[in-house]
Amino acid sequence: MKMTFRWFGENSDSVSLSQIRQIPGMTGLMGFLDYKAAGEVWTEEEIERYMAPIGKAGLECEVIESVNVHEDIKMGLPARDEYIENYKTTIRNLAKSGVKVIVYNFMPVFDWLRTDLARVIEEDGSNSLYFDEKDLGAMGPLEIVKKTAENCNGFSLPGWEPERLAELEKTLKQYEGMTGDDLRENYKYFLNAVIPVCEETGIRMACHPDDPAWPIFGLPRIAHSQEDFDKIVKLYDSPANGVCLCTGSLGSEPGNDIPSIIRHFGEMDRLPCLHVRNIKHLGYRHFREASHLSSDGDLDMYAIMKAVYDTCPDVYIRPDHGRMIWNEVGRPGYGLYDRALGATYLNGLWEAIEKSENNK
Ligand code: DNO
Repeated sequence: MKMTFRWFGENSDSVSLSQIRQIPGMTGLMGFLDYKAAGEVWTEEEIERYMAPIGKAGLECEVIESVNVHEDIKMGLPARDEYIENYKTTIRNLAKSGVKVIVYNFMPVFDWLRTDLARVIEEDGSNSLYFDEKDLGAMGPLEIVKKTAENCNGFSLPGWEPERLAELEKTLKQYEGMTGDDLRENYKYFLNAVIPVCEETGIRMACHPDDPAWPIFGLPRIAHSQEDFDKIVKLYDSPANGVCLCTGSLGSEPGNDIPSIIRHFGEMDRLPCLHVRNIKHLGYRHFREASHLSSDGDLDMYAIMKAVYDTCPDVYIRPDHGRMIWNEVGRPGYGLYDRALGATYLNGLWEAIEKSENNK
């Protein structure tokens, strides 16, 4: 297992590389060029510019996150071929810089969605990302985009890049009537084109689940259960067509048994990386994010790490969203302190599992 940290680049992150390097057990990053619009080529020069300070700081960057898929690919529009060609070029360019895994998603229009980015947790005064479907009903897509942009402390949030959402109304209209099967057809077309390039360059694609784990605003969403991912991995049968198992995204739906889903895809060799975080369920389609500790939320972090240890011990892991604690101001979900605590806790669980297994 390699413990990594999401980093948005020198000019876009409140957390510095030296701070990340000082977190015990941190070996590298899950990187991201946050200024790239979906569909654009990530050039070799841009990638090198991003990578240079990382190596100097003594960290690796073998995972890149959010190489976003253009909506025309998801919608199956004629321009998709050009965007797919760009995607293939990006894969080749990333491989040249030593990248091994690309995390992406196939969610129409929205990436992750929350109704509050800083809900105060009464017990201790910290705050975290929060979702209540009831609030969503009252808001509508345009309002939620506005509210999210206004409340992110001046940072753009991953998956919420302004260019991408500028044409929101038009895009939402274009999706009208599209079914999950239609979306899967378009997904298959995309995978047929990109997976051979991944196989050739040694990259593994890792699809991030829908977050939250159900359809929103009537859009088709096809990646929020074990059954969904069974269909996805079958769309192109290759270890390069994998899953980024995000415990918090899938775990927003209490019916998803996370350790068992990890075992299922880990045993199939389809799990190159994981995002690990905890969730507190508050009611029907209503949750907030908790600290990583098992007893603070509803996910069993020991069972999660044990499933990883047993079935896919060589994965990349990152602590996922953290709460805002100790008066930190940063990108919601992506501050330093709570994610560092999360990484340390997960490393502690790992050490305990490893030692007890070795002593058997
Ligand atoms: C949210 C992240 C996602 C993830 C993308 C990958 O915080 O986990 O934005 O990076 O879905 O494309």
